Amino acid sequence: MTSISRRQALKLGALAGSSLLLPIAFQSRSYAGTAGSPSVTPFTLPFRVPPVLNPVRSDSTTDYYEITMKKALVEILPKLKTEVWAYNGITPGPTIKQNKDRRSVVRFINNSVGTPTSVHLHGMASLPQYDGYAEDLTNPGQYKDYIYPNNRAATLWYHDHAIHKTARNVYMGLAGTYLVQDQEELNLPLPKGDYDVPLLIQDKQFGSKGNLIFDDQGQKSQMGDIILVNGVPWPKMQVANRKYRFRILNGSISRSYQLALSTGEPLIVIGTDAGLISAPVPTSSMRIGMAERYEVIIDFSKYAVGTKIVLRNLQPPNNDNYDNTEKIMQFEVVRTESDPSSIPSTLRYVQPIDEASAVRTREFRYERSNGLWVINGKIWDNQRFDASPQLGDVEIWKIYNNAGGWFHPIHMHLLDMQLLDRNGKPPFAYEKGWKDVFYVGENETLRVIGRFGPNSGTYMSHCHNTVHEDHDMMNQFKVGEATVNLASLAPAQSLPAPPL
Ligand SMILES: [Cu+2]
Repeated sequence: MTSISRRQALKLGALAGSSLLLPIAFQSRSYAGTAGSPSVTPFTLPFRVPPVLNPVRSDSTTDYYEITMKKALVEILPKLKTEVWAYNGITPGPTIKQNKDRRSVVRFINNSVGTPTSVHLHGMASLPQYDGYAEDLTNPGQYKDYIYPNNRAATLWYHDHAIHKTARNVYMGLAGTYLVQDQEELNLPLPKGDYDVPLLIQDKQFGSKGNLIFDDQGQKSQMGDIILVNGVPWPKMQVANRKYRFRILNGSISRSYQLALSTGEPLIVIGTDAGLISAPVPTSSMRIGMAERYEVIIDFSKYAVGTKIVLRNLQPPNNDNYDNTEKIMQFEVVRTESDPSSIPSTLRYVQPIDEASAVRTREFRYERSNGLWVINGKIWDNQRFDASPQLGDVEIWKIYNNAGGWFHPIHMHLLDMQLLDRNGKPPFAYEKGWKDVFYVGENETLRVIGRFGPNSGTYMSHCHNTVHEDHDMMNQFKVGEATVNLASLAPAQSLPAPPL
């Protein structure tokens, strides 16, 4: 059933007397107004891109980075200060840009962030002890060096994954973009450099003094009335009349989006979570759940200088909608430029995994039971494995959401998988690529297929509504033989840290 959130119910109650006199459409606008954040006029603040992080040092195989997690006061809303918990004190954190097959060592220092942390590089096939296992904690006063192989080109993100604290830690600011590129991709004539732009979308709720409000509605969801792109509320981006590549990441806690351009022109999808797809897919709109990534080309050459184009949100079901949550950001064409880029008709071939190669099918039911979010009726247990494939096994996972009141984007660590079907029907054309998050919508059953590897070990799988994940919609699988206590393999160390 459709559930009305506590916040909506309160607002409905407050307005009940007058709303009886209003037509239905008007009623829904009335209670949807805002969640009480200070007002910001959309498209007034300048767009920005997080800075790219320079390595502390490099050698022939490896780049060494250092990131300090700390509390910081930043200006998100005009003239107000907001306390964030952030990588290097900025949110989103700095972008790491790396080349395929060069190794990264990233030292994450838990300085004054005031919460235990575990850093997950989402989309990377890390060894289990560097994967941000939820109970592999780095406490305040400790640091941990994470090693990343960068085994393929894709748009990834790093974010907190601490047990039972992930939603709040990410909400408070612990998220950043991590890009891996390779020569094959760079050789394509796609937009590059300043025309290859990350868009990290989040929604937040603020108090009157600018403080972030984390209200998970009784462990159901955290949805805000302010939409941020790269940390800026509804920014306006000035563009040239040419093609741009956007790497879109939904970094929200609980909100999904249906993206579309106000002009009705298509978004041209060129990549999914784990990199380029076989061929470009133009689409008039597209859905993106939490932690999903899509790469799209927007071609501004169709528009005269002075044209303003809004990236809109058509608001999928079971999101709390407010006055301006239907908007994301605005592009304004401000100059003419020649455009050397083009969209090749073939990008990077995605070899479909043959269903016949699957050695088994497993079933996972994501549901709410007795006030908890559960998988097959069970909550998180670090001693229990809900799947134990051998290294290289191909498996089909059948994922059920037999409820109409919520959706669950399901994330598998370690491996990239492919969506076979949703309720027996083919995936959307733009979903046909390598993915590590699958949008399991209301009353939907998905079948996904993947080859377990390239590493053995213990890995998690969970809903990426991180409120659901925290309470307790998360389980683990082991590939081959696995060590249960991952924290013992590469434990966090006490500060001060020696030089990297
Ligand atoms: Cu969920």
